Amino acid sequence: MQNLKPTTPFARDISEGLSAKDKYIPSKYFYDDAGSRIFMQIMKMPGYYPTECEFEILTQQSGSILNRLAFNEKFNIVEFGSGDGSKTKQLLKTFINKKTSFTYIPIDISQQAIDALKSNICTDFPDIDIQPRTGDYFDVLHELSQSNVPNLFIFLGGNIGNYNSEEAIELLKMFNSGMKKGDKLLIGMDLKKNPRIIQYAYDDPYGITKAFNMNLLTRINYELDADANLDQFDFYCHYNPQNGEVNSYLVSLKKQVFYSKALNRQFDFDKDELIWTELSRKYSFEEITDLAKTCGFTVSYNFTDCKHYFTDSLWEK
Ligand code: AVI
Repeated sequence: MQNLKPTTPFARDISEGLSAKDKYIPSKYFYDDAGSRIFMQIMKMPGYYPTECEFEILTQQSGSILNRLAFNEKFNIVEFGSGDGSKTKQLLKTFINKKTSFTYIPIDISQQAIDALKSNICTDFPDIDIQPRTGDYFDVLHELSQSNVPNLFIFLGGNIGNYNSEEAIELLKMFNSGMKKGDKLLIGMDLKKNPRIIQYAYDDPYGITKAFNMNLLTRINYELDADANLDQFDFYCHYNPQNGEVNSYLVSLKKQVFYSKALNRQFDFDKDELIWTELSRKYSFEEITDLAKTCGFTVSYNFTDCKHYFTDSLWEK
């Protein structure tokens, strides 16, 4: 019998990724409900420093960030992929305390995420001017570029590190195309540092990052009616300090196949074959300057935590 045509982007991407010569699963598929819950656990893990470092920056330096913006009229804070807003709240709190006049525009593709964020933010700041948007980043960007109001774009969490070089440049150029001269972008980026610290943050002793990766197989079993045996896969990750890349993988522990009813096809794995699941890139300050320049920005200032592990880099168009 013939393979069935994939009917969803997930089905298509899994079908393509698991039949490629070098197998892969796009890392955006980590974040189903279960995966998002595991990611919350990762963010609370003692060795996973990016969250606490960025929290420290936004708690202690939002006043300096505000000064650097040098906007002297009401502006928009446009946030891409805002999550639960706990870090952004630190920034908003300072701006509100300093009687700054702004509209907060969080953008997310998920209506559910936006609803949760809105109620979370409005509980803490009942008078905030909040205008959430759901949908495609590009459409919202186009709309914003038509108005004269200055914009601060924020893209936190080090998410840019999960894109390969070409995709990162494409995304940042798209942000740039929706900005006016003088608009700013505050972007969270994880810095190169002692390789052991980075290795430990991803290869954690609690098995939480492993569970995060294994959940991809659970999702395949559930959404594509497949029979992957999780006991026959392991997790491996490796930081290469020479190129700043953490690469993560699922590893097939034996020669095996699993079958998806939804796709009516089987996927074959050799013993020790890898499925690449994620890139988490780390940057030097020089690389940050070069990336900003390539995408039409200049770096105004790098706000770092006290250990210099992470930066919220402020860029200007
Ligand atoms: C969301 N992103 C920035 C995280 C990271 O550090 O690359 C995802 C993650 N993967 C494993 N641990 C955390």
